[in-house]
Amino acid sequence: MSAEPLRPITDDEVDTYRNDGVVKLSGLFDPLWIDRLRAVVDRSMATPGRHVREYDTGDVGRFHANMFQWETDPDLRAFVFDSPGGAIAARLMGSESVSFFFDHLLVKEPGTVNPTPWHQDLPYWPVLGDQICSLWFAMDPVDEASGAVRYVAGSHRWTTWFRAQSFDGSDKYSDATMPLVPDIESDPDQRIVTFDLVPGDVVAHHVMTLHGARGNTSTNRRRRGLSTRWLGDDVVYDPRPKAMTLPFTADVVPGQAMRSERFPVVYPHG
Ligand SMILES: O=C(O)CCC(=O)C(=O)O
Repeated sequence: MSAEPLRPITDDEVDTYRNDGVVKLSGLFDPLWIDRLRAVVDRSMATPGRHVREYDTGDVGRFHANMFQWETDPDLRAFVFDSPGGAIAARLMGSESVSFFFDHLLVKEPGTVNPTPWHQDLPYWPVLGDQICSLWFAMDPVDEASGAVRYVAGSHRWTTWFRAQSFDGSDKYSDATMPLVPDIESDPDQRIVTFDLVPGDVVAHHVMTLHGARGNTSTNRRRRGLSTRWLGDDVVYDPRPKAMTLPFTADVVPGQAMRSERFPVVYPHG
């Protein structure tokens, strides 16, 4: 399998990422990755590890999340080092090199009620920089009814950081000095974009793009997504009091680059 995308990313796609803070990308990943990542989902749901979170509180659905699996799961590790993810992130962000931050599995089974709250990623994360993006890889056909992620186009250039809200509703990430996320849904000036996806598609979003998702209101369609987080040249470690605590001792220094054994350089390929 090649670590280069199956086709070149166009200038239009790069412009869309930079102007809107989000872009859908089709036809870049070898379809073999779909099954390899589905196998990761099966393992994660069958054998809950220490980073698993179950957010759904209803009787029918299941909102299963897991993180930091790349260090232990062979298929996820391969995705980090051998898939085109790093090359795609480098091209979109205009970064010469890319390191890997972490993987975040987000499965919403049919009937899952829980929305994913509107949020920007940066207030949650102990990093600072502009060259930070996520790739949300679809393992199922996804549309709004099954919980496609929704994004506010252009919001990545807003300068306000909004208060982070844990997906479990707790306030562990909530920094009270930050304003609450405004009511996006009823603001006619906001352009909310969402994408119908087929397995193997990815949506790339910037770390400051506001995004969220509804539940999965379908009766029989799973929504298995893997969001992977990639870091460019301008990113430094910034462990703030309310930001996510890493589940290991970070081998990087505050104010310095996120390049280390825990945050390996994946592009250019060694
Ligand atoms: O999959 C979801 O519901 C949310 C995705 C998300 O927040 C992310 O990819 O950063």
